[in-house]
Order: sequence, then structure tokens, then C-alpha cells
Amino acid sequence: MSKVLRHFFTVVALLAPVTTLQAGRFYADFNSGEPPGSRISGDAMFNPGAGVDDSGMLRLTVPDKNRQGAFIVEDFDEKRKVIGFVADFKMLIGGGGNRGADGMSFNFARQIPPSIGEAGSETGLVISFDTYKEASGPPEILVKYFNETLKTVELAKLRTGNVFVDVQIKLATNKLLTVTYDGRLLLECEVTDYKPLGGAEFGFGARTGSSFDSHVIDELSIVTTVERKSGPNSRSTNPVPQSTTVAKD
Ligand SMILES: [Ca+2]
Repeated sequence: MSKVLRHFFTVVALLAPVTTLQAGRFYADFNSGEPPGSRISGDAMFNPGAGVDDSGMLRLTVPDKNRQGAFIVEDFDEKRKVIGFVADFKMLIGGGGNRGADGMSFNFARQIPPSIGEAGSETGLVISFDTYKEASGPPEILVKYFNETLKTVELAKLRTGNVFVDVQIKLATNKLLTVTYDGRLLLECEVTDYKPLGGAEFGFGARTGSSFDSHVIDELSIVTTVERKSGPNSRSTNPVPQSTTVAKD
């Protein structure tokens, strides 16, 4: 290739708008209180010594009546649009006797309100773990997007007793949402209307009523894939993975 041609292609590469992908990361083991870049509300608290391997943990509710707690991870992608994510965490729901309630929610949404409970926010994507159904029927996992239910999966058992189970919630960049619970793929759902959210938050909520449970989270990891439109000043046409640990305590 001649020098002139090489120069031409270099200029084209620098000027063309290119979508690149970067990954942000949030991690919290809750061993030393509130992680930077997060907030709690309601009855949520950090308990030392009661989590995985007797480490600290995040307790959204105690096993008592009429409790509500939330934990919000603030945007760690500088308002860039999130086109996919993988959230891994340990979850414990139990301690409320034969009929626990009401469950908890995982949210990726804008301006998550503090009282989301198990139903979740109406401003984005929600995976709801609804355990109250155990009183009159099987418990359910629901996928909702802007308050529209996209998928419901009934389970024989959703409460975990006094043990933590591994949960993974993944939104692939092709809009396929998967929920893996205790090593089993429980749910697949294509979120066809998903539009990449910028400036959104991740959050957990839980609630109890006349029936109740402990709702607990530990060892939370969230990795995002974000869209970035590079402009004329871009010097790279390749995806540039970048890991940013916002909180690791
Ligand atoms: Ca911990």
C-alpha cells in the first residue's frame, strides 16, 4: 500500500464515528459497611459477621412484619448507555417460618425510588423474586420492563432457608436476559424493547408484610457493557475493555 493510501485510511479511521465497548465494574463484599457509590434506605443495614463465611453482609429486611429496605448502586458508567450487564451475587431469603414474604427485586432503572420492595421500580428493568405466592401457590420470578410483565416463571421453591445461593442475572448485548439460580438456568427472556439506559442505577429492594423473611445479599459483582460513540478525536477503532473497580472492601 502506498504512503498516500495508508494516510487516507488512517484519516478515515480517525474521522469515522465508531461504537466502542467498555466495561465498568462494581464489587462489594459488605465486610466494612456501605460501599462507596451506593446508598441504603428504609430498614436496610449492613450486618458484620452474618454473611458468607461469617463475613459482613447487606440485610434488606429482618424477619419481622412490615419491613422494607433498599440498596442502590449509583451509576458507575458516567451516564454512558448500558447495552448489557452481568450481575452475580449471593442471596438468602428465609427465617420467616412456613410462610415467608414478600420477596425481593433486582432493578436496573433510572431514579430508583427507595420503596421498591419485591415489585421493583417502574422506570426500567426488574427481576422480581416473589415469595409470597408460597402461601397460596408456587412462588414466581417475574421479568418486567417499565412495569410491563414480560415473563413469569413459577418455581417449586424460591426461599433459600438459612443458606446463601448463587444468583446470576445477565442481560446480553443481544437483549437476551437470563437468570441463573443456584446453578440452574431458570429463565430466559428476550427484552425486545430494551433501549440502552444511560445514567441508570442498579438496585435491590425487599419487603415484608404480615408474613416475613430475612432478605440478604452478599458478594455482589456487577459488570456492565456500555455503548460509546467515538467522535472525530477518537484514536482507536477497536473495542477497549476497561475495568473500573468502584468499590471493593
Ligand atoms: Ca461479605
